[in-house]
Amino acid sequence: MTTRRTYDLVIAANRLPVDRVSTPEGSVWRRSPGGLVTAMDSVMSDREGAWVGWAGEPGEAPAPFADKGMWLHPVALSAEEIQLYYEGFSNDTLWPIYHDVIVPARFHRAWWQAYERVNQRFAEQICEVAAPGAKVWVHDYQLQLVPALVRRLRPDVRIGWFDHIPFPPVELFAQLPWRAQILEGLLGADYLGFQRVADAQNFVRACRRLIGATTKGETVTVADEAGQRVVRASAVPISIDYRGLERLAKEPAVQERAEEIRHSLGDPGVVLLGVDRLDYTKGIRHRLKAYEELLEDGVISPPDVTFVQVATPSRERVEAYKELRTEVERTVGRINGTHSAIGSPAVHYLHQSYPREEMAALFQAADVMLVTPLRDGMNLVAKEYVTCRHDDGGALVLSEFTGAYHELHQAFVCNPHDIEGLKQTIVRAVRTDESSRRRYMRALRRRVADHDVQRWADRFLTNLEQAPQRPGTATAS
Ligand code: ADQ
Repeated sequence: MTTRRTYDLVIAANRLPVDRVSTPEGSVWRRSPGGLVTAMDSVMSDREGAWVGWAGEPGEAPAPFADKGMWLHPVALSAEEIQLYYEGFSNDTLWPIYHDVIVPARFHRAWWQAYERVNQRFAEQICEVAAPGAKVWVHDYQLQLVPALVRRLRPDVRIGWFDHIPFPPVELFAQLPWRAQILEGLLGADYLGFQRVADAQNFVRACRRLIGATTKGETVTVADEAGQRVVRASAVPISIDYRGLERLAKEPAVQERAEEIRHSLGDPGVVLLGVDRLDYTKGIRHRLKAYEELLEDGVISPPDVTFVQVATPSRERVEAYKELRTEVERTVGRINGTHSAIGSPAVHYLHQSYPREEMAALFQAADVMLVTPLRDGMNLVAKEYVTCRHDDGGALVLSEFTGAYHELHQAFVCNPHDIEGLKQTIVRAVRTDESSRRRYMRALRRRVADHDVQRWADRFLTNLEQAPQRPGTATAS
């Protein structure tokens, strides 16, 4: 019989960092690329770590397994739970509420019950693999009840939670019929990390207003069986693997590919680029509208200017996403019908996912990157774009409703709701003289280089270690 292993660091996220892919030799697990996985790899390089999450397929969970020095512990989700907990409560109730109700949030008690059930299952499985006194790092809005559930089962562990998306103002959060349970779930943690200062403040305010908690600055005091406990909520903005991505972008094959892309686009004077999950929060419709009006006004025109919009398929079974896709595709069709010439479409629309190398090449091929979300926790695309511009070329148009706006001060800032203003910002990004653009780009790159994903993970874990457990204990940065 094998003894069960436990770990000093346990990560819990809705998804495991692997996907099952079919090969001629049968199905194998492949690491999903992404900043979170890179960051966790780096923090786990000097300690034993486990990751608890869903493996991506309905039904029974595969047996736990080791992958590149990490112990992966799959959590089972039935087809019905995927529908109710994931597509329903997480993506059709919480996601809209946490993103300014850009589309109406839908409330269903059966979705909430599934959310409770799945969070309980995650908590139990985290406790199975957590060593005595372990650090447990829970990720994102799908697992907000997990901190309190883990604490109940395992008061010995340290619990942190990081919110990848915005935390809404109390006036919006208050709509949630289960608002108190969610706040109490989160308050099971020792430390809560958010993307922006405003998100942490929104959380603290919600605790004060909605459950009458005592708050002071970044802390919320909660009473439990052991007396009073203090929970800290502060901003630790996420970032990307700057060095890894820059190295990739400098590879000759990637640079050649960037040139090839421009050539296939007909060597236009200006390439505009958008890269997003096809999500209503990303402001794709507003971007297309601004672009269409610029074409109508005759300010820009193909083949001199072209726009490439990469829209990754996302949450395709949720109604609001189906509607968005229909609308975006109709708009692209209309713009191309009216403004394209043979061989030079006004919009290149790509509803596909690409490997990292292709993304890096696309970023290098683009003169102006359009990041125009109506609300976004951070927006890693903005940081990836500037990282890939090791030539200091290019320009970033960035919405003030992203977390990235609070760090990337030298971007061409826009309010995507203001179509006139957005049009002017795009034109400014295209026309600003090259030496100013290079200066801005250098400053943007410096910021991301100094605040990369490894630094984010270190800061989070330091804050978790130093979070006050009881009143009067010291706090970290
Ligand atoms: P997302 O909403 O998914 O993340 P974002 O931060 O932009 O948004 O990350 C998307 C990632 O997917 C980027 O790494 C991007 O390169 C990649 N990507 C996009 N389209 C792609 C394509 N077609 N092919 C391949 N890769 C593609 C959530 C929050 C954000 C927050 C992150 C991290 O909504 O606000 O920044 O988590 O915390």
